[in-house]
Amino acid sequence: APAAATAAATEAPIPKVVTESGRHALLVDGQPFLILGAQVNNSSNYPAALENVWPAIDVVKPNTVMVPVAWEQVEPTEGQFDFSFVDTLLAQARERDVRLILLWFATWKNNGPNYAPAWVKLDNARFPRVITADGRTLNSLSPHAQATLDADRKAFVELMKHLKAADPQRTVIMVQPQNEPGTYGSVRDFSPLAQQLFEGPVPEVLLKKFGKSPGTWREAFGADADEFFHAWHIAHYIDQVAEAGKAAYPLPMYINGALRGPFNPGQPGQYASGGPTDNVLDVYEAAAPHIDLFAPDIYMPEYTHYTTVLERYSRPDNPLFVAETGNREEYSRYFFSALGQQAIGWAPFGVDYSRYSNWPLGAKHMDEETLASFALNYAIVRPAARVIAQASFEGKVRGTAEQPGQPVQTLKIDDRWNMTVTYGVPQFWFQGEPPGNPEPIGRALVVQLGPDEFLVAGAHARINLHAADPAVAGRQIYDYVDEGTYVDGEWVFQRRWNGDQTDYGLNFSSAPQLLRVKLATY
Ligand code: N0T
Repeated sequence: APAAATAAATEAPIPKVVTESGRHALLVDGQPFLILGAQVNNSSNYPAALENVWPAIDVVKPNTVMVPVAWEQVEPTEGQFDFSFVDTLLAQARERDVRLILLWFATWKNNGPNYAPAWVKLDNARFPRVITADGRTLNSLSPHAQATLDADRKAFVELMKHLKAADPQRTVIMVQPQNEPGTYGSVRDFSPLAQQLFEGPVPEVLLKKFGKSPGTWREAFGADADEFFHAWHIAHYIDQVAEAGKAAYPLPMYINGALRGPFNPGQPGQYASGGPTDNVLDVYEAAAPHIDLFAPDIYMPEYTHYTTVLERYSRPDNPLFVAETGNREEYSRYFFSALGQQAIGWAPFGVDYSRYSNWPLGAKHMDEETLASFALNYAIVRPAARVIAQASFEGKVRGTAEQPGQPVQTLKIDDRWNMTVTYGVPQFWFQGEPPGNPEPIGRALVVQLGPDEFLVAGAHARINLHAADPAVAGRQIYDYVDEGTYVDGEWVFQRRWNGDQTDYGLNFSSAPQLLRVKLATY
């Protein structure tokens, strides 16, 4: 017994998502953790492919790398499992001191079962596909088939058991069962089995969530019934996979979503119907209690689209995690918008040198130049990541990114302090209309450390902190503006900013700089 107790005490705690007063944290090693993520390309899940992954990771320097594990690679023959890739990945990630998020590509990898083993994806009778209203068979597995759920769940449980045994270090901090689930080309399955369920009663917990009285799907949800039905069944299916996986090894689990347009969504089926789109998040909340969060994959470069998606997925009942975003430079600044929405993490997609480009979603060419602005994000934030994650859990992080045509932004910090961010002005002085940067690359972050003390950072932006009360603002000065960094959670002073460096505001270039600022009045 004493030996066992010692072993248990030295084992790192299992990561988990916690929520207090409607705010969230991902605990890793028992403390709030900020995922500075990078996701590899889809087919980079083989030892040979990892050779092209690490050189790009060395440029971006994320703290977490997101890598697929395909059902077809771990269970090529039914009942025979091979986790050698997972072991290789664990070892290489540890050598580089990065954490991992594993992506379980199985029943749904963007609508289709292409990552399922041949014995699954080629057997329509045992593992049926979605049937459209006019009787066509789609390449999307039906969420209603017990055999499919049983097979996927069994393999996933093996993966989680393997991780539990192979990863006492908690190199893997989260798992994503499936990838962008949902069906393109039909709002739902219209097979006889699906139809029978559709004409049956709506589950109690869903009725309760929406305050509806018992009835059929159509009676309860009218025009939304088909999509809600499909969303419920996909969410419930993934929830059962996650539940069994967590019973083996309770890592945090999330579902990522291909989005619908926030303002002109179009019809379900044009976008991935039944996936965790913004209109069905409450359906997912009711159907998937074992899932920790629903994560947007954001490939919309336009400012109001991007920030609206962030707002819609950052909820008291849903921690914001941007599981994927485009790897074009224009997306990089939105890391700071995500931090401003209390994100627990953010990750550009397609970070490796396999020479694949998902343009127009991401960059045309993946090279060091493309990665530079993503590397800058993490160079700025990495030393303070734990401080930011803790402050975010307390609601004390403000962040923003440049919006074209809006060169000045003012954000409220608290009742006493505001921040104004100005883009495109010289660092020395300046009068007149700020022009904005030639390309929208500005970003700003203010973290409240104490009543009058802040951690301030950014790039390609000028930040001014000012009192809300004009009488205070008129007598406002800096007690100090110190540049430094955090080493093992302790602030390490490097130099004090004064004179030109503070007279016109705090000007950030492409230099990764962290400032500790204390405001005062004379
Ligand atoms: C993503 C990625 C990968 C406004 C695309 C995005 C990844 C998957 N899908 O490279 O395939 O595994 O999750 C879908 C975006 C739809 C187009 C949105 C245009």
